[in-house]
Amino acid sequence: MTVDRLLPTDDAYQLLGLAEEIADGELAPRVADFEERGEFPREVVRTLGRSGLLGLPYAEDDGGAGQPYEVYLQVLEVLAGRWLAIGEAVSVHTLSCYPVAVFGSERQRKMLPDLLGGDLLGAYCLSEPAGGSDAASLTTKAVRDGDDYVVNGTKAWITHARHADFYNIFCRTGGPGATGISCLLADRGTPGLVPQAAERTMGLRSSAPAQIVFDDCRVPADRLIGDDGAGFRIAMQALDAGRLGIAACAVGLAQAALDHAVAYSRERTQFGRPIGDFQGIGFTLADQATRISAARALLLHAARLKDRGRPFRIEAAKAKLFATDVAMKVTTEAVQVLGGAGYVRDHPVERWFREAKMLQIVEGTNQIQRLVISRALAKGAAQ
Ligand code: COS
Repeated sequence: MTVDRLLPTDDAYQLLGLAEEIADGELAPRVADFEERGEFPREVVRTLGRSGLLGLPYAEDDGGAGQPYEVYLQVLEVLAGRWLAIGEAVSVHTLSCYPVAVFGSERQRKMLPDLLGGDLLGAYCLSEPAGGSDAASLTTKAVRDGDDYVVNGTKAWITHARHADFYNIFCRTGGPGATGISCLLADRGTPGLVPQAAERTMGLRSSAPAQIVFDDCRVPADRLIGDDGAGFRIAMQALDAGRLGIAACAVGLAQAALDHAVAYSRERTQFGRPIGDFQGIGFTLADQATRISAARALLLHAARLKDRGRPFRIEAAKAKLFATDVAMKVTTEAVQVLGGAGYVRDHPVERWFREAKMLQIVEGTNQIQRLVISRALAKGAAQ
C-alpha cells in the first residue's frame, strides 16, 4: 500500500522517492538470498552510503544531509520494509555517529565527514554478557596508561561487530555505577579489539550480532568522547534517538507484512470467494492497518518533538514499545492469514515474524521502555 506521507519539504519527497527506488531496485531482489546465506551485505550498505543515506539527520556542515529526524525515520521505514537488516544497519550507524556529533570536541568532530561520508560503518558497544538491561553495571575496564587507555573486557550482542569501521566503546574508567563510565572511539583493526564468531540468530541472519573481546586494546586518550565519567549519559541520550530508529524499522516491517497479507487475501479463494471477503480476515487486516497508522503517528510525534528541540525521551520509549509490539502482532497475524503458506519459506512472512521478535529486544527491551515510561509517570513528568 502506498503510504500517504506528510513531509515538510519538496526535498524530503524526493528523498523518499530515492529511498523507494533503492529499496525496490537494490534491496528487495537481494534480501531472501542474503538472509538464507547469512551474509552481511556490505556492498549494499556502501550503495546506501554513496546515495547519501548513511548520515541523513546530521548537519550538512558535518557531512550529513541536514534532514529533520521525521524525514530520516520515514526513509528508514521504507528501507526496513524491504530488508530489516539494512534498516537496522542504517539505524545503528546513525546511533554510532551520535556520541562524536553531539559530545565530541572540536577536534573529534573533524572526523564527522569521514564517519558520515558513506564509506564507513559504525558499531555501538554497550551491552555485555552479564549486563544488558542493567547497562550501568558494565564491567569492561579502561585504564589510563600514558597517552592511551588500555581496554579489557567483553561486549555482547554488537551489531556490525565483524564489519564496522569504528566502534563506540562504553567502558569503566572510574568507580561503580553510571558515573564511572566513559565513551571511547576505536578504529577497526585496533590491536586487541577482537570480534568473535557471529551469533546463530532466529532472524536477521544477514546481520547477526557478535561479541567483541577487548584484550589489552590500546585506544588513544584523545579518543575519549565527552568528559571522563560522562559515558552513561552519552549512551542513554544516543539511545533515546536510536530507539526511534528501531520504531521506524518496526513500522516498515509491519507495513510490509500487512501489504503481503492483504494481497494474499485478495488472491486466495475459499468457499468460492477471496478470503479477504470474510469478516474474520477483513477485520483482522483492518485492525492491523489501524495499529500501524497509530505506531507511525506516535513515532513521528516523538521525532517532531526532537526536531523542535523539545524533550522526547518518554515519547521515544512509547514509540519503541508500541511500534515493535505492533510489528510482532502484525507479523504473527500475517502468518495466520496465509495459513500453511505463511509457515513455509515460499513467502517472506515467516521471516518477518522471526525478525519482529528481535525488535522487541534490541536498544532496550520493551520491559525497559515500560520502566522508563513508568518512572516518568511516577515523577509526574509528561515527556
Ligand atoms: N538521557 C540523559 N541522561 C540519562 C538518561 C537519558 N536518557 N537516562 C538516564 N540518565 C542519567 C540519569 O539522569 C542519572 O543521572 P543523575 O544521577 O545525574 O540524575 C544517570 O543517568 C543514571 O540513571 P538511572 O538512575 O535512571 O540509571 P539506571 O541504572 O536505573 O538505568 C535504564 C536506567 C534501565 C533506563 C538504563 O540502564 C537502560 O536504558 N537500560 C537498557 C540499556 C539498553 O537499551 N541496552 C541496549 C543496548 S544497545 S543494542
